[in-house]
Amino acid sequence: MEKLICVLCFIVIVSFTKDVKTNIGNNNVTIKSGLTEKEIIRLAANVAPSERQYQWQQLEFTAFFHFGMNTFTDREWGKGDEDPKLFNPTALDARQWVKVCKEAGVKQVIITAKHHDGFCLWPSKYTEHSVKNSLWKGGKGDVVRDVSDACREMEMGFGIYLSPWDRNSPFYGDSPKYNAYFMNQLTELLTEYGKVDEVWFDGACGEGPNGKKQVYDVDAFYSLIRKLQPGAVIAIAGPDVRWIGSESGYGRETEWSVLPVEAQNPDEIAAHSQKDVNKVPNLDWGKQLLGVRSVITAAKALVWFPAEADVSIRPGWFYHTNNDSLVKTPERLVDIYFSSVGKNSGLLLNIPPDKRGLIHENDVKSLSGMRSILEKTFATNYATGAKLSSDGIRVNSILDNDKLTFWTTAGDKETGYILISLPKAQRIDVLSLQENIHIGQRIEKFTFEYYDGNQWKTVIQGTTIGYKRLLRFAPVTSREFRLKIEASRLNPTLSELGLYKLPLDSLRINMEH
Ligand code: FUL
Repeated sequence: MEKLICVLCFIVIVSFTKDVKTNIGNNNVTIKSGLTEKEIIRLAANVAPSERQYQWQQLEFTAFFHFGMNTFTDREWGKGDEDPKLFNPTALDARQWVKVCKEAGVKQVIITAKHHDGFCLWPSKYTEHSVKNSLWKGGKGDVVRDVSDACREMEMGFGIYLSPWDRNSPFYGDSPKYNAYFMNQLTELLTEYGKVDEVWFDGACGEGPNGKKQVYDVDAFYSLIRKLQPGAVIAIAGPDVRWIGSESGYGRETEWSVLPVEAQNPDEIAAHSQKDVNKVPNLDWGKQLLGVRSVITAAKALVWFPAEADVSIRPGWFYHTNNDSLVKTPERLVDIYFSSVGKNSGLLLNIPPDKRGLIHENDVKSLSGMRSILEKTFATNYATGAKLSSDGIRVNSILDNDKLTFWTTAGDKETGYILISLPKAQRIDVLSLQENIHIGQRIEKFTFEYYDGNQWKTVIQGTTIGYKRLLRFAPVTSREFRLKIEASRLNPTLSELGLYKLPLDSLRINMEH
């Protein structure tokens, strides 16, 4: 009998310390009519990523290579009538591109296989407007192959950008014909280059009111991708990864990954995207509050649709010699990192190779400066070794570097606190928090405090956390800190917590404005 009790106790303790509950795959939930607001909020609290979205979320930092005909014509949007012979890099080395990214901490790269000018960086069978008719390598080169090979060699994720808008194809505007053409190109890219991890569909189209109107067969595009590359996420004009709404790299203070299903409508996405090469996307749209209670309680269905913040290291997306002195500084890139990765969003940083076919020295320098600052910042988590206590359960999991184990509250408590007692007083100015998105995104409001010897004082407050939240603040020195979760959609979860110190005081400044 005693033995049996021991075994039962052991089972209870084990299942309490490592909660295996997961909502992965529950990424599209219909809201039945008649549900109360509370019931809808509970549903939302259990929406979680699909397996492919979960893999994508963990990348945090990815890169774009905008390279193509525009690199040689000094344009941002080519017209589609450029002579393929103009494309002629003198020293193209895709291994250098991928190596530079890897050394900067990037986990996945995306190559513009075809931009709006329709020029293909691979020798597509379906058009003459490609590298096969260029002077580069006597028409025998394939940039997509070079990049995908380098990614495989350096264990880097590989993605493709294929512009739906095509100013060269004679089929564009003749919907069925162009859809077939586009799917043929997709098939080439998804079958001949090994594993593809991301397919990026741009919503931009500058045809104007009297231009060609192409009706995309998006369902057919998506099924083809799912069939040929089931692990690939489909981004922007796609259902897996959402465009944050601006091209600045700066995310929202409140960023939900659970949104009404309408957010995935490709026509809506296109409507908000760029219509003119000189006009930046509508920033107001990017600033809108998405996924807050009033929005989701009016929805018909809810989806997991996490944000991606895209931005270029230079003023343009393509390389221009006269931008060589305008490469963003390491400090600016770090600011962008804190304002994207640190605000529950992926960072997609564009690094455009130059006319030689190399990443320019100035860009390399900025990237390595950025990497060095981030490495110094996150080298020591001052919370390590702290004594933790809380009114919830499994508090020690927030320091175990395992995103699957997590602190939460008992019963159906939607608030809670965690006390952090450091072995000795520390000066800190960064707080890092992560929810367990295997369960979902729940936290709506939190306050971080320190004890000054007499009383608790507020360091900083926030709303959403999600996959990751990084907060910078004026330095505080203390041994005792407290995190209070003040509102959550259901039992809050916290999988990791970190306390850090920036290597330079100037890095605390938000440079967005
Ligand atoms: C925009 C495009 O028009 C730009 O040229 C660039 O490719 C950017 C990432 O997306 O919508």
